[in-house]
Amino acid sequence: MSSVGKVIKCRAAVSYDFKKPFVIEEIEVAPPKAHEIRVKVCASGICHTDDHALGGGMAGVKFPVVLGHEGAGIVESVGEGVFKVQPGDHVILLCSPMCMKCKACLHEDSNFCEKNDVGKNVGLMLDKTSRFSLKGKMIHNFMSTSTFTEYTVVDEFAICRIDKAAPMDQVCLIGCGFSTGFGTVLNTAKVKPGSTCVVFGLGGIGMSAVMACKIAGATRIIGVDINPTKFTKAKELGCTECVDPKDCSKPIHEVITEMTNGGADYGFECIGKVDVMASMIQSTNYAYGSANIIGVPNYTDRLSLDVMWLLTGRTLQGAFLGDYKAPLDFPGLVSDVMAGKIDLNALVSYRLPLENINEGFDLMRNGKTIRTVLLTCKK
Ligand code: PAD
Ligand code: ZN
Repeated sequence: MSSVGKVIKCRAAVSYDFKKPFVIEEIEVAPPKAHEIRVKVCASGICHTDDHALGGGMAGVKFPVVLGHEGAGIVESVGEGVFKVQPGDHVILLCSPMCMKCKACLHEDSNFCEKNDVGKNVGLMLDKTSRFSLKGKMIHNFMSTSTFTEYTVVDEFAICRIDKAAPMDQVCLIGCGFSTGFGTVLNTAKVKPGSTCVVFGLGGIGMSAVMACKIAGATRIIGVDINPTKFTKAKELGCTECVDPKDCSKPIHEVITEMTNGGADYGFECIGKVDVMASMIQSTNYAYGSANIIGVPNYTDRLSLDVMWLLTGRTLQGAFLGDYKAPLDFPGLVSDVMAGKIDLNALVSYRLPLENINEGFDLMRNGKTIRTVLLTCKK
């Protein structure tokens, strides 16, 4: 029997409060209104940003909420006025949606749409209501997507159609983590062949940055992590050397500066700690280094910066989602995965059913995984 136009009851991992485990509940997902799309979520990556939200490190997050923002799925039904996709289309959900009308969307160098929910965490559809409920009580959404559920509803701008043959359990990572690390290297820093790069943090984001440094032709790629179990995979993906700051008798930026005879050409912080951001900046060459911040710190933290670090000629920049204009650029990334140019499978350490979501988060918190992908929908 068709579910079109009806409320769908399905399983979702609901978060009720900061730092509390996910609870698998049967929630109600209302049909899409005009310019909205209901999607059966097939696969969702677990990103550290979800844990930031859960841990209280992000301003404005409201409970109860369905977290998750790195998902791929199949369109179940569309609201009035939706022409860009139709039921049965395969899609990536966009935590960085773009309206293509605001100043940021129209700017060639920006992807940070004024209508996205990043940092605002309103947790609602654009019309300021929710399509999720549980026994009549409203549940919030997250980053315009909410992917830790079998079904979700998104505004039309938060979706991008992809090739039906693409493996969902891999291309879901394009929705956030992979694109973030990969794009910051290629689009933001624009790493040049023959250069030296240092990547701080070898999680899903950092490993994607390493992959991109290799593709860009960097000859030295130094990975830095306090968890040395990450080093084997990092070397497989492109790191030429790996350093554990705990093994060093000097501050890590001094170690990197010595190893690179004056500092790396490019640095990337893929952790979200302001003290590591300061180390990353100082690990780049004082005269021409390019320092790039990717990690998201606790919203109350502030980066303390000696202006001389920059006055000597370094540049410092940040990027959201690797500067990709998601609706335009993601289909091309999917094609590259399918053509074997990008090995997303190398980033997936575990595939777990939705009900094992707490185990998936523990694996991330304990440093046991690069990316865990939840295989979301059973139906
Ligand atoms: P992850 O937990 O998989 O990886 C983080 C890695 O950092 C782990 O391997 C840790 O061992 C390592 N680490 C922790 N502390 C240190 C330290 N002091 N020195 C060296 N290594 C350390 O996280 P992730 O890869 O999913 O996410 C990384 C960050 O990127 C996180 O802050 C997340 O919120 C952010 C992010 N940013 C964007 C964006 O658009 N800018 C998008 C998605 C995620
Ligand atoms: Zn916009």
